[in-house]
Amino acid sequence: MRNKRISAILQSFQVGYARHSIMRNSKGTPRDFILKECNSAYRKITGITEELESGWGRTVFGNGAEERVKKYLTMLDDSKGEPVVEFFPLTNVWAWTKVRYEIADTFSSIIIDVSTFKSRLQHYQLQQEGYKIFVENLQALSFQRLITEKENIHLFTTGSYEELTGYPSEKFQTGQDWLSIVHPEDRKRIRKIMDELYSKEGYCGEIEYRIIRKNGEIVWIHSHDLNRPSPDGKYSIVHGLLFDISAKKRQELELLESHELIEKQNEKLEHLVRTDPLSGLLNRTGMRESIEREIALNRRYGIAFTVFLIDIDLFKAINDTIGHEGGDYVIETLASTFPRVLRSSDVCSRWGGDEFLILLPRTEKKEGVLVAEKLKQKIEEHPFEFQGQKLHITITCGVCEYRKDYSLKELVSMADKALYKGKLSGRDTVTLFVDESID
Ligand code: GH3
Ligand code: MG
Repeated sequence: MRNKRISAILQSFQVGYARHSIMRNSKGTPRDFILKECNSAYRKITGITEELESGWGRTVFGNGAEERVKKYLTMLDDSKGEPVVEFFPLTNVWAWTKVRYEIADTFSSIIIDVSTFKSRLQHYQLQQEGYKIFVENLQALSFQRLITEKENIHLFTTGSYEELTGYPSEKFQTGQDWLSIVHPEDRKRIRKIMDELYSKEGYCGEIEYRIIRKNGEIVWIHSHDLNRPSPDGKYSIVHGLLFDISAKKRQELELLESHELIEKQNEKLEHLVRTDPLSGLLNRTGMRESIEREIALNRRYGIAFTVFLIDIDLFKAINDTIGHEGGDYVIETLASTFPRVLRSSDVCSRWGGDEFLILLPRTEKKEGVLVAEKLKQKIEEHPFEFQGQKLHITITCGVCEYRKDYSLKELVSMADKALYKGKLSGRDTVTLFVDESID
């Protein structure tokens, strides 16, 4: 009764059950098995339909019988014999098989159809194989780790740690091992990210950092990491994909360097475009820009500003007596006296030849005249000396305060008018432009 119930259960589980005895030849050597009894699941799994007395191995495995029979005999010898997964060619079924001695030459076997699991496993293995080939083609390194509450288990790695780091793969068992070769400047950041990766469920992130190879070389890594939790939340799988992006980084760096170089050269060019090479002051272009800015401020906010034009007195004569080089010395030296009198917010330029134009922001005409006077005096007192020859240098200045309706050109021409007046009145003087139409 009980046996019937058990066999009914076994039947419903599709568990094959059989009893065999060993067939021996005349010398007593085992040759094959006789199937003494079996259930229908056993027939279904193995495909056996023949009479129970016929050679079991030959019937099921044909030419491969001898090998299988030997295998089963070995399993029978080993009392603890582990179950094996066998392929049954008649039915195309993979089955889990376990055999056990009963008495004398008789043994029983249990088999369970595991084709579904087997094909899933094969499918998984194929997938994994494909993934490995894919990752190898990407020239990347990838790993998977299984994370449970208590454990962090390495599942597999593709690609070569050795190729990437110069160290044998065995060196990298834990996150700490990997951190030890991360560039010291990146280590803190990577430690934080690794902590998140291994603790935060659903983490996904991409980072770039440096590692130091065994030979001291720096390798740039782009890493893509993912922590995917299982649906029941009992474990999660961490996937990591690491690329060596050193070549790309080098290119980026070279590009950046060449950009910086171009920018520096551009800055130099910009400077040259606005600078007078002899005096080091702004040239006309630079000064025009500064005055235009002041004009805009004046028109918008009514902020006053004043300019004054300087012309060296009798400069031709200086050139004639001490030569052109001596004249250059005077221009250079004269320009170097400006910062001693003017404020840093004032703007100085060489307007051309022996003329200098000074811009005094936030300055009205009265104060402008005072500044010009002060500068004139400073220059007069300056001990100019060229090749042992002492020079007495004086200047004439024309001052003009900006008025709303003036253009830049008009402003400079007003200053020039005042200057001309000064020259006419005997030089070495400061003259304020007076707009007769207004004043
Ligand atoms: P004035 O007092 O009327 O200004 O007389 P001046 O001799 O200075 O006459 P002017 O200002 O017209 O002469 C400017 C001279 O400056 C003419 C030119 O030979 C000289 N000069 C212009 N540029 C340079 C330069 O870069 N170097 C030197 N050494 N001389 C220059
Ligand atoms: Mg002159």
